Amino acid sequence: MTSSSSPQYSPQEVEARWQDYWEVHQTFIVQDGESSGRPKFYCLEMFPYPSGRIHMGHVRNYTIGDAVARFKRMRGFHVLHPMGWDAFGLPAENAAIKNGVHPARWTADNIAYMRAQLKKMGLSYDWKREVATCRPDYYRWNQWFFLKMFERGLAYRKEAAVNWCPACATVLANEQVVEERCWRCDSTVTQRYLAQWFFRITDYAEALLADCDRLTGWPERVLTMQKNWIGKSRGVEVTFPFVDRPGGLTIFTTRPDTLFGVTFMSLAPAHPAIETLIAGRREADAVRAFVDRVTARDKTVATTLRQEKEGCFTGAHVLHPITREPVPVWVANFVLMEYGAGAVMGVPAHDARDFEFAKKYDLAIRQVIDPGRPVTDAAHTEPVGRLIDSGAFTGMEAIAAQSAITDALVAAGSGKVRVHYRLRDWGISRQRYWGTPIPILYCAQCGVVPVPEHDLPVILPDRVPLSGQGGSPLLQVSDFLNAHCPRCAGPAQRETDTMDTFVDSSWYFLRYTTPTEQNAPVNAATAASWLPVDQYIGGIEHAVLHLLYARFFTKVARDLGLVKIDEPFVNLLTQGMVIKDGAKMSKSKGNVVDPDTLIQTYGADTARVFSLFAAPPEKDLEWSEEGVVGARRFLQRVWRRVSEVPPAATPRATIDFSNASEAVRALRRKTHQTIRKVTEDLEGFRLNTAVAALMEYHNVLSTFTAATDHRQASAAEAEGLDMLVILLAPFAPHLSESLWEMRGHPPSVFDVPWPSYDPALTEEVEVQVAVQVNGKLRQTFSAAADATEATLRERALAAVARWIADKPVQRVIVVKGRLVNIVV
Ligand code: ANZ
Ligand code: ZN
Repeated sequence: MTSSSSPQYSPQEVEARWQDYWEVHQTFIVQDGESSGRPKFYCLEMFPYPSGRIHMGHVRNYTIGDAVARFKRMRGFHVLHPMGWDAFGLPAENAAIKNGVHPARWTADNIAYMRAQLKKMGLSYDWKREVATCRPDYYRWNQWFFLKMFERGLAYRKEAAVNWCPACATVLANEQVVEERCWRCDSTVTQRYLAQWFFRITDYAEALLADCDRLTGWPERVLTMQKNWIGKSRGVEVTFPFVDRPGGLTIFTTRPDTLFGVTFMSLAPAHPAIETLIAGRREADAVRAFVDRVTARDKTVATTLRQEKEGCFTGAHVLHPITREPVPVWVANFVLMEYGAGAVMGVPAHDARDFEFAKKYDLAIRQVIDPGRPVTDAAHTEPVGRLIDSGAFTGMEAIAAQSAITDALVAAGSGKVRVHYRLRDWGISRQRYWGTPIPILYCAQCGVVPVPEHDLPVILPDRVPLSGQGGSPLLQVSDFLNAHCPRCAGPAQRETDTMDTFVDSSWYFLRYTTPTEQNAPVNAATAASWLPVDQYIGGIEHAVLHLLYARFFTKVARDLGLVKIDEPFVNLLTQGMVIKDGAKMSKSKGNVVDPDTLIQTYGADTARVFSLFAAPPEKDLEWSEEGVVGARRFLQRVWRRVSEVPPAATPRATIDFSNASEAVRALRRKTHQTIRKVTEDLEGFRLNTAVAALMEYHNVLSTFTAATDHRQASAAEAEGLDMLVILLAPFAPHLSESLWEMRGHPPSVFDVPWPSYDPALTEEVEVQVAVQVNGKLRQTFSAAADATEATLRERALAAVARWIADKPVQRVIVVKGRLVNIVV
């Protein structure tokens, strides 16, 4: 252990050496259930997709997590800090189509490369817990979850629309649809209906919503996004009887107060009642043509909302449930089949969409709420004002009328109070190769048959033709496709769709707790000792789907008895983006800085300190070469300073500082204030100001020169340098290890307990001291709060010298920190 005493700071040498040391000594391998009484801390960063190389966004995310993990470890926590790979997904398949590399090969190579890159960053992961979701020992548990959910009715199959490219004759993922066109051939994408598998996340809608209130460690904006996505609304389902046939049309409204303003009804183009309604009418053909036209265009909710409102009259009428007036029924492209009842009562006077629609098709507009001001050329959309022309309800306040009309409808048997959620069930079928096979068989005799648990995993076959044409690639693999029915032993075909890769990432944080468990997704007892995740760190782009799915899976796992927690992530930090020249760093913008180059040129510690210092974690970080150079210079200076001062010979504990000089006191005050500041900043994720405090502290230390023969001064300096090295360790771990050794201590600095500060030394530094001469206030001066009696006396005498002149001083009374009274 001599090489690091070289006076020149060479990050390449230092970093390689300590990365080796940590690996050999297994410094960051963590044992389960260690009964040392240390509290656990589970620190997790979102695992990456192995796209090929890490980017600055990864560097930032992982450095934040690493600083926290190292800090918590030094604070005495038993820290779990794992890393793995979100390894299934489309890019591997696209690379295979383009370059002929097998997705498994491509993925494995990328993982190997990126793992090496992460190791070069000096991240304190327990690499023994690494998971890759494309390995059978991982994805078999996706299949297991699927089977358990199928048993409980939480996984089911129904017809649903997919994106379809007619030219490529293939299903497209949403990300392969670019502005409504195929990413490969640019043809207009259409819709197709296929039988697909769904997870019934809507069963948990209320729990997912209600538990948002318990997530006090999450950013407010993420919670708002989650709540909006779940989108709960209370309203009434109202049935309008058909005029000339049995039954009626049920709609969902949140505005029963506008019931008397209904002038038409609109149905979603996919509404099942349409055929019944148009049968035998002359409008029938026109309606069918309209439905065909709009469904071909109607791909996503987003495009539906953007589209111009269009409709078609069905020729049918329904009766208003109270007035019994006939109301015409239309089909309209802005009504979604997936929401509410798939049908809406049209109230153009009070709903903007209905207003636009009524204007276009010249339908009646009937105002039923008087806002107390004239309403001219727009809808009055708020439930504010009194009802007009509303029968028995006329004159009521709109809000009061909502419950009154609801009650009347319920009493008459034509209304039901209903709660609706915007949240849809989660469609997990993908017509892709590189994903988890769905463990289902189709038997001519027995129908849909789940693969028995003991036959898991259903292995993803190796040899698959990947052309990018047609449907699911697995359909081409007859060895895979053709199997036997586990019930009747007759021939059966396997499901050839694979699972959405969001399934993989919905429970990986559970797997890290027991990554090699053979009999279940997790070992329940061990998992319980680690869960929940105490700190989760990742990008805001996952504010909705990934986090919602992970919360859903956690609740399902709880209901299956695997875990005892209701929520997976106690605290969530969403870090900002890395920006360069005003734009997000991205390949498409051509403004990418390669972390490899950064690390080779400046070192990982510099890259880390730069990215932690340049911005608060949750804000965007502007890339700046000068910033990097500044970080490097800072580390260089720390290195030089520490190497200049010989390790202290005297253990600090034996030094009595009570009569130390003001300079020594000031240094020690700064030392303890810095310990406090860095500790509190790390706890509060103010990593940038923590680094700033260390820079400032380093400046103070550098200007302090201790006479070598002065025990108190050199002890204070030694304490200061030790503290600087320890406090810097979470940020610049390699450098700190070397400096710790240079200071004469055995490695590793990460086994040193995080220092505590002496609260007395961090107290208010300056106080105002009043000086009286013969009881009369003459002067004030500021002094250190803990300045000694002798110091205060001396300074007071000097301050009032002209009032004393040559009168002899009889007595000096010093009240420490407040007052000096001089009697002459
Ligand atoms: C009549 C009405 C009058 C409405 C009015 C609004 C204002 P939220 O709050 O988002 O749940 N709606 C219901 N089902 C729909 C569907 N499948 N597609 C499109 N729109 C639908 O929205 C509920 C409101 O959205 C409902 O209340 C309904 O229009 C419409 F002055 O009914 B309302
Ligand atoms: Zn069978």
